[in-house]
Amino acid sequence: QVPAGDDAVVLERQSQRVEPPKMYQVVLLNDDFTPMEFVVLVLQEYFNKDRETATQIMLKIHIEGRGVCGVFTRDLATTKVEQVLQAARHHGHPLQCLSEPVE
Ligand code: TYC
Repeated sequence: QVPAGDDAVVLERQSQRVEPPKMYQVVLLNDDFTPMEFVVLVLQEYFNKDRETATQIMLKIHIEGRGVCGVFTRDLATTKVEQVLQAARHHGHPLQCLSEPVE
């Protein structure tokens, strides 16, 4: 028989452990120079989008100025931003990418 006090401790530890991590969305920004095809390839390569979905997201960014590419834990979001910026720089495109907390 486990005393109620111990149960309470176990529940408290469990509720701390299962707290969902704060999530971060990776956002691409529109610009006038980065080719549409490059953005589509980035969305396929780094965000696992199929070609149709990637094209829809790219066009949304082109029209609205920005768009969410995916939602990740903080470290993975940071890595995605670095990968996109490095690929853009490597190809000489000014594409901008950032991450921000969800909500
Ligand atoms: N506006 C760019 C063009 O007309 C295309 C583009 C789309 C650029 C999305 C950046 O995040 C971007 N070539």
